Amino acid sequence: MREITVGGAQMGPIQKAESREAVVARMIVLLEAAAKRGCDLVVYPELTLTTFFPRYWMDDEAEIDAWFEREMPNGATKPLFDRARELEIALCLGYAELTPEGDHYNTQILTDRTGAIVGKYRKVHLPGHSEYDTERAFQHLEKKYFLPGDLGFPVWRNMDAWMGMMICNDRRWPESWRLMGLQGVELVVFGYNTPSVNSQMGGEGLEKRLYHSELVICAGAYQNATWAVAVAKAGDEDGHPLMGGSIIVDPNGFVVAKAQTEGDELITAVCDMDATVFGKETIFDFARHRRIEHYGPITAQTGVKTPEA
Ligand code: CDT
Repeated sequence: MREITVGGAQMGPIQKAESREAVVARMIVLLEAAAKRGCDLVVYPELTLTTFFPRYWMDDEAEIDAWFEREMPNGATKPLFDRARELEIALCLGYAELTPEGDHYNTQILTDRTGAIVGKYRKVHLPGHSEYDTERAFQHLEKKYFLPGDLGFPVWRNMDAWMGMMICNDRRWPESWRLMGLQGVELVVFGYNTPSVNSQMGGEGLEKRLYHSELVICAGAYQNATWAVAVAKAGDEDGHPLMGGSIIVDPNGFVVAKAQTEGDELITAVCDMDATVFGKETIFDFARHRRIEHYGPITAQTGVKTPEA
């Protein structure tokens, strides 16, 4: 058995004026709780350190850049990294990254148990739009504030397991999962900020949004015989509700832990990496069963082309 005890550190809402330092203090409270429950790895949400700022229209470059981190760790997050190193707990957390070249990404990092960063992922599937959209109940401007990730979907050897990352909307795309599945991923970790309300269909309802999220995570885990840890930032941010529903899913696609609140809440599960072997060697033995001669359009085209086109 190769057991890793994983904690999903769901975060409640973060208000616009809340400081990074205050958020990090909350993250450390969850980290201490995770230590008491024997966690080896703790996963935090997408853009953990701030409110979900892509809901705001901003033109001023300095105002935009104030939401971004120029290095990681930095002054605000150092206490978290220090405490994690003392507790020998690995971390995964998302943040807005501003590179020395001036590029902006929606980023997530993974550390080992010494606090060293072993992996960095930049969100590939950016949802939303780049121009102000008067038709929407609220804005979702990820395409304005971030570039699409340029690092692909690598996996990293960490704690004797193959780990991979994605961020939020990536979970809805089977391509994200399969690219990591093709590298033998055993544990996929990610955070999300999903509005509880569909800005383009107000009547959709929270239940359906939670269902779709769980559906794609369970399917992705099963179809690639991997564990998955999905962690929300939840609750009401400035009148904009974000859904909870953080889950840990096993390689058979079953939910083994689930958050019950929309606040700061830790979920945990003991994940045996060897539980991925059966699926990888049987129904999802990719080497034996994949038929790549039929898959060309998946990388050759984006939109739908009906046969008449
Ligand atoms: N943060 C993020 O990627 N949220 C999306 C909602 C997009 S709605 C425009 C998600 O897939 O949950």
